[in-house]
Amino acid sequence: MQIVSATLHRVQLPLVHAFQTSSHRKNHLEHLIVELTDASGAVGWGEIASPSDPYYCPDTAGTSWIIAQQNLLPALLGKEFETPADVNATWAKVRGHQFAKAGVDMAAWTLHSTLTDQPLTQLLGGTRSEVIAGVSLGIEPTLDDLVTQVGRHVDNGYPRVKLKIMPGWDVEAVRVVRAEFGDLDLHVDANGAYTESDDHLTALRGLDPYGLTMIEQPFAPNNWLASRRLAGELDTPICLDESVEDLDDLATMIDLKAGSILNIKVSRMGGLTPALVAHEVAQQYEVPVWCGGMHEFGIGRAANVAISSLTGFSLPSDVSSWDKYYARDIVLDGVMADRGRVRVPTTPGVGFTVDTDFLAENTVESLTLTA
Ligand code: OSB
Ligand code: MG
Repeated sequence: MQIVSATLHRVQLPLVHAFQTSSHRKNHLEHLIVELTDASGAVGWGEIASPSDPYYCPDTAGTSWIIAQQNLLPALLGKEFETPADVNATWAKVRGHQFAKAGVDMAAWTLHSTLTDQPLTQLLGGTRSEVIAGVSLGIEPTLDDLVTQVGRHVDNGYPRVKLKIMPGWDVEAVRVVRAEFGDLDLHVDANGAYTESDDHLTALRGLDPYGLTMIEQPFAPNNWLASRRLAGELDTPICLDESVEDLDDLATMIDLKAGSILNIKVSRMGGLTPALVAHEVAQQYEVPVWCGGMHEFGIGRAANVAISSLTGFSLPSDVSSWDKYYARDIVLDGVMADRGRVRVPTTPGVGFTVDTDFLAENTVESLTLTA
């Protein structure tokens, strides 16, 4: 591929149902869409799914914009690349900014897929034709609202439900959902909201009897030691999300036994290229993985489905139907789960047609760089 131009589109879409985690509440999302154009005229699309505020991770849509504009895209223009891994190599010296890297990396992969006429799943080494989807449910105003939400998604056939928790919304929420939905595959995600204070530890221990598939990210991202202590004490497996931004973090997780399940989030790890290596390492150490989401629009969601088609993704991924989040997606006929199963696209490129009109209508700012 020879990249002759790169465009960043800052796109806003309203959420159909407000989403609250331990750190923030969202009614709309703003992601950056990356469009890379090859000398042949072929286009690659990627999505930078950074949150608007630095509560999940340090990256935001604003910081990602600056890094993509100043440090990532200029290095690609006018150059010839054999593979997406070669594109990745251009930012070897850029520390952090995983979300910005991920969006550009994804655009390189979808461009490579189009140019070589091979589906993304095949290029990545995926073996499944469909993947199992789970849903991630936010903190609701009341427990009744939570039960209603769980019920809706269970009725839709999702085989796994993850509940966001925070201090004060944890054991009771899990108790109520367990009582209502029996042996549903249930897990919780704290987004790092707990410390080792007595009351927080009491709550985390209080979750142990409920047969959860995992407790995701109980402590702050760098609090490896607290995670190791809890993992050593509870029967419920600990899964890490925010803690693992790169392969060194994954090595730390495995060596310290700070977690026994890995959430591979393409955005958080800096793209499909490092996510593939993380998947390989996890397989080598027999660490089960699944693909987490960032409420991606259709382009990022397609990448999540493609990587979830690899064999090591043995647990349900956060790849629920686009209409759980948005009234309309930026791709046509985007990712849809049918009884909790999502078909893996076999069309080269994103695997879905980008709705460029709708994209333009919802773009609040754009920038094109040329060779
Ligand atoms: O921790 O997985 C998370 C959304 C925003 C920030 C962090 C997280 C999430 C999700 C969304 O859980 C999962 C999805 O995209 O369906
Ligand atoms: Mg998480």
